Amino acid sequence: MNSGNFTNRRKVIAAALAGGASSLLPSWALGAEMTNLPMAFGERELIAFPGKKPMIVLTSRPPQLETPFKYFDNQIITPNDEFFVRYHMAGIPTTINPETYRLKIGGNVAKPLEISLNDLKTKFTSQRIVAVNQCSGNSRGFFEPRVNGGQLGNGAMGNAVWVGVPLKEILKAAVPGKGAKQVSFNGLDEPSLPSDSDFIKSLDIDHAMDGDVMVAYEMNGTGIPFLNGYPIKLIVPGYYGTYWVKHLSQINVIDTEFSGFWMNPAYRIPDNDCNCIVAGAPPAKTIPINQFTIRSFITNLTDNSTVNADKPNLARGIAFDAGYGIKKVMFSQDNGQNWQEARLGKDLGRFSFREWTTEFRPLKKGPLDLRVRAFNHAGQIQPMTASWMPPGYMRNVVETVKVTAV
Ligand SMILES: Nc1nc2c(c(=O)[nH]1)N[C@H]1C(S)=C(S)[C@@H](COP(=O)(O)O)O[C@H]1N2
Ligand SMILES: [Mo]
Repeated sequence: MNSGNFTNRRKVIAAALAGGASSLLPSWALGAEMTNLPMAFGERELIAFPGKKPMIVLTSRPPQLETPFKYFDNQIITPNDEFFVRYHMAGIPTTINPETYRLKIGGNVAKPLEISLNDLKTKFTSQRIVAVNQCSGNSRGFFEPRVNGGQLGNGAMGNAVWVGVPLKEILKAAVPGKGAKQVSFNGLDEPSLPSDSDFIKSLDIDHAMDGDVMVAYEMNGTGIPFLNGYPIKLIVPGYYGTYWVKHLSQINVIDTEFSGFWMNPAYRIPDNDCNCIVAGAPPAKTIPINQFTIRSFITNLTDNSTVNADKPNLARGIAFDAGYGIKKVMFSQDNGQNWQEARLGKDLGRFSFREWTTEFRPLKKGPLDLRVRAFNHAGQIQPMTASWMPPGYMRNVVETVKVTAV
């Protein structure tokens, strides 16, 4: 789909942004499709926004849409119309003119730049990276004790093929000055209240220049969907989605550590080995959230699935990490007492979802606790128990799916 279509569908989005069918009646009263996340108070509406399939609605203004988990079983690359959407403030752009769009590079640079989309696509060398985008708060709804914030299931993540220009090349063209410490990134969206802070993020200059961070203009072979950041977005492989600034319009090279609200106090994690605290303990010293933890999921079986007790059954899913590369995935049908090694699917790159499959013959009839555990090349192993932190970021634990063998 051409993302520009968004503007031709103004009425649809206007209705959607107003909160579904109208502000008079909740949309479930009008027969909206519903789904249940596997958590207390997990009932959610499914609504199709422009360019999207029916998605789990967290908020409709701004749109915050979670991918129904069953979609992850269909393919390793998450299609654009199934990709989750997250925004912080209601002032999101509704029309963008690709002809007049400019990406501005300023701050401590010798040559400030204003780059058109056409120049971005034709005057720089392009690169392609398959990478997972995952929200810091993915799976927050499973935190125990529960925490404030969007009560997400496991669907605030997706894996896409990104094409764009390495940020390094753009920065080199602007010639960062001596003393450059960080680079800040702003998009077209604006706070709707004067008391809110504009969504601006920053990366250390060395990270910004690492060659993996890029300004993408293509997602899965087509333009970036409007709600995912049309026409360009920052891709920060292996890092949480909060850094993946959408509708990217201003890049500044700065001599200080950027201290805007969305870097401090927002999006910070305890500065210790587990990035965690004991619930109720005093808050720890914090650092900005950064790389993904290692995770894996079963996608083809869900709680309440039945499997065949008399023959081998297929289990299948995905694993990913911050880019060290998945080394192996282990599978258990007895709640983690015994493990078997799964087969890994095609390697699409170290930042991508990695498919895994295995067959299992149930040891007994009745309930089985299926578990899946990933290991990476940096020696990271998924923990058997989940840790806790107040903002509910970086959820990670060996997942359990409860099925019945009949
Ligand atoms: N301009 C802008 N970019 C943004 C945000 C935002 O609110 N505004 N939210 C960030 C967060 S927290 C996430 S998780 C990702 C989500 O990307 P997606 O909506 O394309 O899935 O966008 C990031 N980029
Ligand atoms: Mo996020």
